[in-house]
Amino acid sequence: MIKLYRFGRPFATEAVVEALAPQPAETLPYFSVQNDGCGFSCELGKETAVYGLGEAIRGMNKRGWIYKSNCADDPSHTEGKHSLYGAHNFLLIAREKPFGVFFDYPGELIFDIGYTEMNTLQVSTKEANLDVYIIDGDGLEDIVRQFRRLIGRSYIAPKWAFGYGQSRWSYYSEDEVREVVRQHRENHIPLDMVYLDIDYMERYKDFTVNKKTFPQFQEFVQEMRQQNIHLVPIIDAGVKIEKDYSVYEEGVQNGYFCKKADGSPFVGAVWPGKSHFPDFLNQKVREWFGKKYAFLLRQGIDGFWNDMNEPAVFYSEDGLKNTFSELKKLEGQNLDMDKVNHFRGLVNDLSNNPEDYKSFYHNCDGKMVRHDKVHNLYGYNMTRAAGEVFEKLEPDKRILMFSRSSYIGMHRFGGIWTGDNCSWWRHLLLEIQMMPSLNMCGFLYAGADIGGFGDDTTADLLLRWTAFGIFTPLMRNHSALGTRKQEAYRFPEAMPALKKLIGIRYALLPYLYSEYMKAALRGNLYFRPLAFVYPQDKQAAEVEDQLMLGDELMLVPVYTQNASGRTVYLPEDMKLVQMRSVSDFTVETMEKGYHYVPAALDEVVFFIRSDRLIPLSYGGECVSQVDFNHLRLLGNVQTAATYQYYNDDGSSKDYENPAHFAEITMSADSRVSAKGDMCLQLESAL
Ligand code: MIG
Repeated sequence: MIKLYRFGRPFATEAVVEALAPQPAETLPYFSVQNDGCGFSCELGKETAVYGLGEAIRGMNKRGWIYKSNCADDPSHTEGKHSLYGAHNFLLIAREKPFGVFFDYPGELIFDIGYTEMNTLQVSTKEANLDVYIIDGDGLEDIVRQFRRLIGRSYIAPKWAFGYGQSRWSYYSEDEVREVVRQHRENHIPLDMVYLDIDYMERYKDFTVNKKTFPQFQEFVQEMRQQNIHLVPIIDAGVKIEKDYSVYEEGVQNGYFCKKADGSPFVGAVWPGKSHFPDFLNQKVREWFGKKYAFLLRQGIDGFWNDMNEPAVFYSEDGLKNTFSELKKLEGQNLDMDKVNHFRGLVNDLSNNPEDYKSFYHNCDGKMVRHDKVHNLYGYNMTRAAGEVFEKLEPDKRILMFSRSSYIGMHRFGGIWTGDNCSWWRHLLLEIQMMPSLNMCGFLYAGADIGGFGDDTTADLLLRWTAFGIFTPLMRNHSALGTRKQEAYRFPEAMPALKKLIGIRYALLPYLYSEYMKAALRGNLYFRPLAFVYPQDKQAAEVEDQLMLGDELMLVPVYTQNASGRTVYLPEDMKLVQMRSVSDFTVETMEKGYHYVPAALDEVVFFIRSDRLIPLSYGGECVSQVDFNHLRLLGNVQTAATYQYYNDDGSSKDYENPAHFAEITMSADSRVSAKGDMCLQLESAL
């Protein structure tokens, strides 16, 4: 049961797809309202867990910290921070009678979850204009399912995008990309995608290709396709100010960029230097910018990643001017503590400065709306711009799209990656903890930069991260310019194991894809905290480093260095699977309780629940080589088990049309060996 309570006059974020009649605001349950609708507080029982918030730091249970919804380009994801790139204002309060709450508010919003007062949840906004949705239901999953229906179906990626992708900021030329592909193919490391970071563009201008380094782009895209590789270019939010650059010229002529109060377009610097920022909150601008992607689509590109769309602003023209004049005043002075701090701050505070976000406006149906009031909608609407146009240009073809910044609502148009993490063990754990929270907010096609983006990775971190990454829908190894090179083949000692681990991803694909599709089409969670599956089990509720995947698996990733295994908690008897390759694995039944499970660096370790089955393929070096109809079953069958297998052509969008998909119930009794050697030939031709 979902009810809407409207405060003031909310901005239409279009996060929600179902129109509900608002209830009187003063009847809002669970919360007491302060400050005329800018403050909401709710008492939490001592042991009440709070879930949700999507892309955020810290654990799955969000209690004990203060989070700020304020999409931020901050690559330092440490525990003391409050915001990451997304703003996902959905919470689940896991009381005896649980409820969900969505604060649909596009500006800065604070969730104080037992930070100021340990047993109080306090939510505050800058203005009392917002929609609050309260969702009651039969347990946490039911509440999530209702919420997901409210916000609309999650984005579905093409099947090839469930393969493995390699990326790095600094693939400068066709030849460098060719080399990456050659290394993978020659070493038989499976691969489906190579990502093109900003280096493919001409002077970091969107919708251009550097003619010197990628001279025959269209041919190159084809050449890669012949090797079963999809090239996935990046698109940045800022548009370079450069005479005769058509995107800039058209944007200025039509008034499509965000404007300052005086009507002139706002100038901020990003990679291309001084840039303007398309007013994505305006429908006409979305259509214009979205159509620009056709420049790449026409050349055979079928996937994109949208970056810098918080939007990141290194400095504004006005901010820089002001900084130089302030610096002048300090020249020659004795910089004592206060002054040195002021001096440092002048330069450090130039980036992503809140004052800049107050200095430009969006044209929303003729009304000028100051950016900071709708800040969290910018990345959402950049991605929506592309999504809406793709719908028109390619109504029946899935195009890969994921974004850095997001708001709930964007999940209908693309996935997300979790931005600039670091090659830190702690960030592997952070990803594990973030994935189910993202799913609750509708983001299913998600993943982190495997191996870590910033700082230098190590072979063991890359192995452990890959062993977890094989389960995330978006599986991409990405690293920053200047860091240690991170492709699997750069680690000769680890490569044989990395190759096998990635191979396991391809063996698991029929299962993972089936689970993804069921999650997207039915509003299920792909990843769940243990607490969702075992609500009565107090120990399970405290587990922050294991995940349920679908109804079948429990993942127990190793995320600490120099460990030869880890302690796991089993809420029920399960079967341990230690997998070294598609055909080399051992299984062992374990009883409910705590166990130490050995996990070598070259192994994936997970559990199968009792009386469950999963389908496995025979593998492949790219998704198109994987046979989704010729399967083996891996099971933990005590008496009998069934699995609901979903498969489709992986490219069309006609999800409801039975001609495009098949759903098959597989069943097995206890005669099926847990080794998974039962073959199954599916008759349906897909
Ligand atoms: O400020 O395009 O998160 O994945 O490699 C850095 C360069 C800009 C940030 C993205 C990252 C990408 C990088 N970009």
